[in-house]
Amino acid sequence: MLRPQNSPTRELVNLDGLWRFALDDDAGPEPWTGVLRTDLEAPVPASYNDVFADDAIRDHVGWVWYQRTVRVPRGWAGERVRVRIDAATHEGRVYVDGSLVAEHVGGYTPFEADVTDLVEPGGEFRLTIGVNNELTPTTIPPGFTTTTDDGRRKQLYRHDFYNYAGLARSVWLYSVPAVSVEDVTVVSGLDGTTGVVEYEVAAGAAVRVRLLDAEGATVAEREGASGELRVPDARLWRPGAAYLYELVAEVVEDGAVVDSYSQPVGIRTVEVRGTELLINGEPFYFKGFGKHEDTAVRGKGHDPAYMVHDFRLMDWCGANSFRTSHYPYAEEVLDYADRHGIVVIDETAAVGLNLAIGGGMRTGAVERTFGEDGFGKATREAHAQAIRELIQRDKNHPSVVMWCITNEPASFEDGARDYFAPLVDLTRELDATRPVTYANLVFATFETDTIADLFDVICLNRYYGWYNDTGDLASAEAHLEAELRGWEARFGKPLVMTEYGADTLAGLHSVNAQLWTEDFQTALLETYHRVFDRVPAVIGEQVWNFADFQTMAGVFRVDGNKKGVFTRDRRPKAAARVLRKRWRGQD
Ligand code: BDP
Repeated sequence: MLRPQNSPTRELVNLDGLWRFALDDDAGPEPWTGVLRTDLEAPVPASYNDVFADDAIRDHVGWVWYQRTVRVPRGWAGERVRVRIDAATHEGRVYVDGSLVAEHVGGYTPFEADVTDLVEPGGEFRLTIGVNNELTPTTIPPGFTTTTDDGRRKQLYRHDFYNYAGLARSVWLYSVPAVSVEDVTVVSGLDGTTGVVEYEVAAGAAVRVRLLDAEGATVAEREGASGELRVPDARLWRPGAAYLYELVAEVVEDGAVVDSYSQPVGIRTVEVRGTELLINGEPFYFKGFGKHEDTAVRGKGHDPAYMVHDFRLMDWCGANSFRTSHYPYAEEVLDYADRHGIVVIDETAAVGLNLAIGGGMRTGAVERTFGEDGFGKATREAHAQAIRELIQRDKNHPSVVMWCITNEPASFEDGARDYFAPLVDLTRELDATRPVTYANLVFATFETDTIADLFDVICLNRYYGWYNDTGDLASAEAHLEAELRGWEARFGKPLVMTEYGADTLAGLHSVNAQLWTEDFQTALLETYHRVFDRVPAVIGEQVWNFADFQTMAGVFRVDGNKKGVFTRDRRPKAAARVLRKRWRGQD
């Protein structure tokens, strides 16, 4: 599914703003067939949970309804009209007046509906979007629902971050010509100094393409729905020095251009060789963070001010990369990374495929993670669909150099290999050009993990000094080094430390190595850095986390997870300067 855009042949109307809002049980049996009876107004984009100061809304499990009136521009006669939802977390149903036009499961990828036959150019219609926040054993991420003694439904899940829900990204109305570009795929390569762009355009008629440089000059062109464009002395997309060309795909009928679609293109290569990951043939070392889409009040709501600020803060630290832990981020984030040369490890929402860690909850669920009594075929199919939708959405982003298909699964358990092997194959089938990885959990050591050999790069999340060897950095240093050397010796693959860190209360200091102090956080990071510098297979370090973030309720969480290098409102803890010194060489 193509990203909607304004072009000479397409128009785009943004439907963000205040929508009428109601919980399912407040609004009657079939709220979508009429006007919602409610006083509540919900901002879009935003998670709804923290907006209303109302526990019933924050803790609601099930459907909520968003509704607004939409006018179709009168100039759209003869055009196809589509509604596109960038994300409905976790399940969405879209109604135009009384008609159901789209349904989608998966909270972090887009979906759309063609509504041409239901609307009139110049006329109005009622757009209603139902959003369900329920996680089940067959959703990605998975979860469980229990009922309390007094009859309330409660959502349980095995991931740390809070289960924010709603319409946290934009909603669009757009026009597209009857015969149009339906998909574009670009893959870049290098032949000496010549850039090679293989393209494929799905369209219902003849196609021609032009590749423009950043000044708008045509550097290559070609007829045909697929082919190769060659760019002598190409300017490469490099980490920290992005350069984007633009592929203009045109659909031509009877000599006239009936549709035109622009796709940014970065020319770069990615390759794993031995224990190195090469971008444009040069070894790349990841410096950066695991992040979250998380801010006060708006939850996971996309916010361009926070987005730019986060990127600038990462740059202030000298970061060159981040991981979209633990779900695909808003497309605007990847566009920004493309334009600014930030390297991205792009992750699915497959977090919590692990019944061995409880996070202090009682689920009543079985202990064996994989198989029909845990996460079986239906979960794997949902996971496969999450991979398909991630790659379909993000395949053309030069910033994305690697797919991470899961975070901290129970990869030490029987059944893990049968579960993951087909998913790794699927990922490679869908994209043969990018390495595939997963983020490994400490319980699955280099001796007990059963899936690491399936992947190109091994990402490790480790908490020596925090969850293990708590407060004892000397032991942490020894154990971390022994483990990394074990991974290096057994697999001979590149290792990226995708999580390491310590919960830290901003402003708390001590001369001793006391947990929760800023001093401990900096000492822990410095301990890990010494080890990374001694182990050649380590090709990257991404601190957990960029900023403090909201979590599920837990006695070990004080208003959320405090492992941020920045507070939730983006003030630096002392660790930020340690990173700036190491990554940027500046005080
Ligand atoms: C890791 C998870 C991450 C958590 C982190 C923590 O991957 O989502 O937030 O631990 O406990 O296991 O801080």
